[in-house]
Amino acid sequence: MQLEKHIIDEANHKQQAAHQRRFDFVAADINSLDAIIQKISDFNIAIPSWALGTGGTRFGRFSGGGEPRSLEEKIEDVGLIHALNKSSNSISLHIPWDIPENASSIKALAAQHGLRFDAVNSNTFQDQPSQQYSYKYGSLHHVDKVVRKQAVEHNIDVINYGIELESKALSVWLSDGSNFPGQLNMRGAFERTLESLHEIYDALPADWKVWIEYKPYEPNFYSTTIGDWGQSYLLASKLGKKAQTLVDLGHHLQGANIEQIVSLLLMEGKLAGFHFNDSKYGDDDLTVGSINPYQLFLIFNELVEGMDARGLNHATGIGWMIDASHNIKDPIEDLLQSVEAIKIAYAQALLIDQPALVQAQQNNDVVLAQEILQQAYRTDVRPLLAEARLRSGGALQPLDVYRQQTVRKQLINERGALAVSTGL
Ligand code: AFD
Ligand code: MN
Ligand code: MN
Repeated sequence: MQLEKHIIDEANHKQQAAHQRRFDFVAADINSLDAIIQKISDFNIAIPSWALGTGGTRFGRFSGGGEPRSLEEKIEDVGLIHALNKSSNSISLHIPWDIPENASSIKALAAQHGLRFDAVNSNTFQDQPSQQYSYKYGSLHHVDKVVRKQAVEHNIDVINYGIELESKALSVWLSDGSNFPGQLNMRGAFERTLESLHEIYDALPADWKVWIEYKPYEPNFYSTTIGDWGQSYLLASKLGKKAQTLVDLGHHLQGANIEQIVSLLLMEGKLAGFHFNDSKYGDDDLTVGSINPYQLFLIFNELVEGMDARGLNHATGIGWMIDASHNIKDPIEDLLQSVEAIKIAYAQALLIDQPALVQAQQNNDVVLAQEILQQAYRTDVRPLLAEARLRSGGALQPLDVYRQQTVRKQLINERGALAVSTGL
């Protein structure tokens, strides 16, 4: 299904007066208002194809129904999100869950919804029925060359699917690791991973990147071969310019200072981008901003300041993606909330008085530095986001329109209550 523009316009019309009041209130105190709204409008976040169905845990899965049954229906769902928020103009695919049988018709369908293809993801953390060798003991780090070769070839296949769709990056997350001390020679595992990644790297087109994601534990519980940003950075440095480190917000041990990691990776030109989500304990894949919105803001502070220092365009300088999993929420509603939370943090970071902050840091005025940060953080920027959406043809209140139009009910009617999406 597709949301007609006039439905969004009618809903906006009803909310216009209330919006204007809230907008005028916050806008009155903002310098270069139009430039900030333009930056907010330009800022888009890719939706992962695997987050459009219900996730689950190893204990159970409780689908809300109407899940997309094919790549076409996943694109349709992202199209719905984008029609509402005008902030999600791309989709990130996961192979083999999303193999495009006919790339040109898939591209045409995406274009109809105003979408393009973000990074393509490989999958060597599961065994597929068609594959010869198992990944039970790893893939790119496997002790057996034939298994590594199979995993390398899979990644090259993914690059080739991505080329057809005009994607520009391969995203690699390995579950490779060990469950028990002694199982693995850690240096050997690292060296074999590097060698495998080299083979993949050599297959990248000139204008492509490979993004290396790290994660400290799970599914392996003793060691992960690419366990933290240091290990990812080491690989990316040894590989070369086209390799960078991907930060998934849920992939750190508790208490890690993610904003510092981000700042240094950016400084080195090695920050690929993000998998946004939120977490309380581990890789919880919760709605962005639901647990720790202040941390997200602090990350965006480093990003905005660091990108400006390097002359990078905020919208396109690095990759912005969500990686989430919804156990009890409607996936589309959850994704709308996540995109909103990311853009709130971004907009707040744009409001930080950077010259004043630099001055406070220079004077070691710790109190004032905190005041400056929190002045921005405590500004309600939601009317700025709504205004940016309005100017781009989206909905003032995306979630309201989604609910009023009973979109999920219609998707269930169309696809069935038992439709199951491919993914985790
Ligand atoms: C994993 C990783 C990785 C992967 C995804 C698969 O974060 O990004 O592609 O989930 O669902 O936890
Ligand atoms: Mn991820
Ligand atoms: Mn994850």
